[in-house]
Amino acid sequence: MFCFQCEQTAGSKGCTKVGVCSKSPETAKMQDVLILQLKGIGYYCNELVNKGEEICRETADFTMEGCFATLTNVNFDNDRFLQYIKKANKIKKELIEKVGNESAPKDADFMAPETVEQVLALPDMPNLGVMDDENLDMDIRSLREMLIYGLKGMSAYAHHAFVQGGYDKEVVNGMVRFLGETLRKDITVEELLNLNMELGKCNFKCMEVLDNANTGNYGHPEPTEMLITKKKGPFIVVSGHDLRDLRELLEQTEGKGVNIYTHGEMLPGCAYPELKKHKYLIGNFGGAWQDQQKEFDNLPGCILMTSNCLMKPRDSYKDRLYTTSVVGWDDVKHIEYNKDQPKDFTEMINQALELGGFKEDEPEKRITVGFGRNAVLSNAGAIIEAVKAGKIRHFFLVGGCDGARPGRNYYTEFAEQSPDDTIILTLACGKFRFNKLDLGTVAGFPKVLDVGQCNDAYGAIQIALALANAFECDVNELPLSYIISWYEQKAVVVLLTMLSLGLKNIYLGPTLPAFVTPNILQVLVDKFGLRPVSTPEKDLEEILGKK
Ligand code: SF4
Ligand code: SF3
Repeated sequence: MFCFQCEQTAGSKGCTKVGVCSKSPETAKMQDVLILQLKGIGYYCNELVNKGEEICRETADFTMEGCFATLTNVNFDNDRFLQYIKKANKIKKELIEKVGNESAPKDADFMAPETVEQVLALPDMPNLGVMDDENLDMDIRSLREMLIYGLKGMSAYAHHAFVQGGYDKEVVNGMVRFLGETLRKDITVEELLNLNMELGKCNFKCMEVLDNANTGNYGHPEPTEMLITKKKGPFIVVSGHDLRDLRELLEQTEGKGVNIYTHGEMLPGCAYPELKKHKYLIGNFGGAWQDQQKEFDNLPGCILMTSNCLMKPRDSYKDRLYTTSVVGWDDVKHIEYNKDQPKDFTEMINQALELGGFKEDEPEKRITVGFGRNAVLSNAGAIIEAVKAGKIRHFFLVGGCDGARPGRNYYTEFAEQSPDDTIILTLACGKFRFNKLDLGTVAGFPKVLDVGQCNDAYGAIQIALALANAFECDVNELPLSYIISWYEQKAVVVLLTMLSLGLKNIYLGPTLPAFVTPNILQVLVDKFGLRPVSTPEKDLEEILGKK
């Protein structure tokens, strides 16, 4: 196997024996085969689009789901991958019949064998593994993989939008075109750089569709004091990003005496009016994803994983863990996705009741969440006044993924050391590094404003654009800096979106992607002012000037 798509890749170079994330070489192979099939499907779908035809919804949905399933910490179940692989063969066959394969690039028409054993026995071939083509220029490989990882990230957002009624032709057409382009042998560095920027723009549209689906279905998040301590009684912990799953579970637990806690990236779910109206959506449980094995150990309740990040389950909670949607682990119970019907959570609800839950209340603690774009911008007047009066000197967007590696304390220390007249906007699971610290208020606002999930990066960018508008300046002239932490491929695509919108001077950490070669890094530094984080002291000084 060879995989270097995430930040925790072995030795900052690549996982070659087994994934640091627990991905087995077998699952890695199943994923590589599926991705190769999807590249071909992308190519043929793009041919359809060029002929003026539409891509059918089923193929579009399948393509985004397939890409999403290979994202870090999502699906580790070989049998589920085999189902995807078989379906990909079927879809591809139909597409070839429609558009023909005379001028297709090599391997676009690749058909996979249909048993796990046969798939695993496939020999290396140039388009299969990341490193299988030894002759490929490293910079081309770097940008090709960046495009693939970005596509995985965008597929996740597109899928979250799709299950909630958000579908956009432009996004799907982009997705298949980019996939198909990764098969081209004659592609140049310049072309790949442009494609990555186009993907970034396409993802901005995708995130807008997702934002509209979320706010259209559940209203705009509103500042909400959310419980972060345990309450007595049976419960279910809901993790991941899928708000539709959360809603359906809330509807099905109505009147059953089961408390619902959000976990990880589901935390901001507590702030949406249409979700928080369910009074037994009581709060958030635990910290970021990498703490789950410890926090779920012997948990007297059930856990639902609706998307990443799933870690290898321990025996002490495996029997009460459920996956749904694209998530999978081979012998963990899976709740099927129903396109038009709600999912059936009965078994999990009954098990939560049997487990009995927490025995007593913990002393109560709360934090404020729910500063989505609407909540922040409805205070734009007061924010602008405070900036003009010198009460707010600078904004930091400190957001992105959390992770297990040391070095991520940078983000905690950055938040702690940021001066008292600065505000931190945060989003995604990286916020767990500092969201429970008492950092006080600035000009009447909480110092840490939680904008939401990584899915809400669109909202954060809208806030920046609206502030630039209000101050009548370019967005890069605002007193605003971006301190981004990355781990998986959604962060890759959000970064591409930020770069494609011309946002400059982004600090990226805790380490740089292994798939970025020194040459490509230099391009990103020269063209976009991207820079690696150093220490909080140095970076704060660089941004704010010496005290
Ligand atoms: Fe390694 Fe990350 Fe790939 Fe898992 S997803 S195999 S940890 S690089
Ligand atoms: Fe976190 Fe996995 Fe990326 Fe949505 S949940 S940000 S790491």
